Formats: sequence, structure tokens, C-alpha cells
Amino acid sequence: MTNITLILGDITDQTVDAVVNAANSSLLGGGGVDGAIHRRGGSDILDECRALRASHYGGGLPAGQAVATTAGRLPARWVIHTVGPVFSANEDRSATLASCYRESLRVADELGVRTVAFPAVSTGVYRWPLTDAARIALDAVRAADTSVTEARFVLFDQPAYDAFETALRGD
Ligand code: AR6
Repeated sequence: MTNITLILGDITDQTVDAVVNAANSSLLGGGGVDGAIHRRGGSDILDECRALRASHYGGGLPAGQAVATTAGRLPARWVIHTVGPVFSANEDRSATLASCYRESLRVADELGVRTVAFPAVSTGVYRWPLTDAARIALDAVRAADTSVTEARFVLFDQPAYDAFETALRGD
């Protein structure tokens, strides 16, 4: 069973087997978590992302999917890049958001890793409301059939931490 843990912090500080990146379809970097991971992890990550674009993902990585690269100089072995959906008030994209977590864990299992740090995918630039995103994230990880032993949610500020803590307690 996966142990779900929550911490307030920066995902680039996490010593885990794999950190999940809230990327965009281009895989070529951006702001938020993505910017922080590429800045601190260094150019080896971008080199592998470019190679992915030149091979399997010529059209980019679709939302809801996940793919791994090296973590470069981060204190992790792998980065698992996933692309969250942009929040929409008139279209329910929650299945795509849940898929980000499920597919990231599937890639983690393929890599044979045990500890994975997740950000709150889609809750920044992609504007997903925190309370709803926390529920979707936790439900998806709880439901996953995975050999990952720790899924660590790394929340960047107190409102995000509080939303996840409330959702984890189930109230
Ligand atoms: N560690 C942990 N969480 C963080 C960090 C960090 N270092 N930095 C920000 N957060 P976002 P998205 C939180 O915008 O909404 C990028 O430009 C942040 O407060 O990183 O999925 C990509 O290239 C928020 O709660 O990801 C895409 O274009 C959460 O991480 C787009 O943003 C996610 O915010 C993806 O948007």
C-alpha cells in the first residue's frame, strides 16, 4: 500500500527516487514547478526532453500522460514529467487530472522506484481550484495499483498544504 505524506516545501529539495514535474506538452520548460526543476536540475533534463520530442513525442506529451528523464543535479534519480489539464469552468477535465497521477505512478513502477514526490499538478498557471485538485489527486493515488511505497505531496504554500490536509482527513 502506498503511504501518502504531505509536506510544505519545494519539490526540488526532495530526496526521493523520482520527482514529478507539472510540465506542459512541449516538454521544453516553463514557469512554476517546471521552471524550478529545470533550473536546479540543469541542462541534462532539457537534453533528454529534446530527445523525447525528436523521437516518441514529436507532437508533444498529451495532457494526462507521463514520461521520465534523468533528474540531473536534483537530489532525486528521475523526473517524471506529466502534463496537467488547464482548468475549465465549463468542461469537466478531472479525469485527465486523475490520469496525471495514475500515469506518473505507472511510469514509477516501470522504473522500479519506491518513493515519489508530487506537486499539486494544475493548481498554479493552469488555475485548478485547490480543494478540488487535492481531492482528485488523493483519490487517484489511493486508487492506484502501484508498488510505490511513499507518495509525498510537496505543497508550496500554506493554502495548498491545508487543502491537501483537509482532503486527506476526508472532511
Ligand atoms: N515546489 C513545489 N510546488 C511548487 C513549486 C516548487 N518549487 N513551484 C510552484 N509550486 P505550476 P500547473 C506549486 O504553475 O498549474 C508551467 O509554466 C504552485 O504553487 O507549476 O500544472 C509549465 O511549463 C502550484 O500549487 O503548474 C506549464 O506551462 C503547483 O505547484 C504550466 O506551468 C502547480 O503550479 C503548468 O501549470
